[in-house]
Amino acid sequence: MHPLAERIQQRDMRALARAITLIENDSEDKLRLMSDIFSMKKRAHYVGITGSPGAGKSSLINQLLTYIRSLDLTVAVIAVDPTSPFSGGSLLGDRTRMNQHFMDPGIFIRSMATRGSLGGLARSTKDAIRACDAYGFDVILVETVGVGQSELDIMKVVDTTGLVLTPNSGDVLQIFKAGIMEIADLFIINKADLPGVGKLKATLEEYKMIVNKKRWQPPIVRTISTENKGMEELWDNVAQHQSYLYETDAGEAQRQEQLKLEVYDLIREELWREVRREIDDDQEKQTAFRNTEADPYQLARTWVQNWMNKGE
Ligand SMILES: Nc1nc2c(ncn2[C@@H]2O[C@H](COP(=O)(O)OP(=O)(O)OP(=O)(O)O)[C@@H](O)[C@H]2O)c(=O)[nH]1
Ligand SMILES: [Mg+2]
Repeated sequence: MHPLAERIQQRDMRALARAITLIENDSEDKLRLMSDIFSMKKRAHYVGITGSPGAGKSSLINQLLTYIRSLDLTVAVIAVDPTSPFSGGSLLGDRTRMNQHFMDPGIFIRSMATRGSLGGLARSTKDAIRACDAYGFDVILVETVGVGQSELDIMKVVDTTGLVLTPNSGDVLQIFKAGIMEIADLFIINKADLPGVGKLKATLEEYKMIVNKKRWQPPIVRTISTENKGMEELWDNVAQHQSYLYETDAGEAQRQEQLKLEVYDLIREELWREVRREIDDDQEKQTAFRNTEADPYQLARTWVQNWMNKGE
């Protein structure tokens, strides 16, 4: 067994933090570690919190943490850093805001800045979630900015996705276009202290009538993170969705689909790693890039073919 996996099993939080660093850096023995970690999984409830930048996701999670802890559940938070690695502004902001929890051993908080890493943002986040699961947290909260494909990919690994919207921000259309409405199991109207709540709620109701054909009807909850309001209702709805997943075949179907997608992903990664290594090490192939008129389809097809033939 990987030494870090062993220490995680013994509930060593520093080992968990180190394992996530290893995951972020995509180091050599990551696969071995992940395989051990996978065998240790306990199946926490994975909850994704997504929404536009500044919607209040971090503030919300901060309050939700306190509420979840009051129910005597342990919780890990993975905040996928939305800002570029050059500024790091929101990361620092998040750290200070979440700081009040740092002394509680039932809470683990980790920011991830993994853009540009080999396995990609979604991969690293999923692996970090697994590591937290192996450690034995009851709940794992994941914060992502709902803007792109990698965020959508991350949401494919969670059980319950809460979409944070704010009144009068005009972000509904944006989010709709990005295909994020469809993945929401729960609509959270945060900043409900601001005007325009009724209008946003009506828009969401309308959306639900027209588009949503799933058996699960996403509830709409209102929260004011800055005043710690709505957390109980929010958590009740998350718990209801969890029950729905377990009591119907929806949960099993969702997990089967997730497993399939993940295996496909891993195959893609593994093959790419192998093929790429060969191309990188091959002087002749590298020289081919000098001819900028070269047909990329032709090159790709030939090299993949070469690589496959080599294995025979
Ligand atoms: N009025 C009001 N402001 C809020 C509420 N919740 C959060 N805010 C404010 O909104 C701003 C953004 O909050 P964050 O929690 O950082 O938002 P975020 O979605 O995590 O932002 P990013 O991580 O940068 O995408 C902060 O200034 C918060 O104080 C709320 O319920 N009402
Ligand atoms: Mg945030």
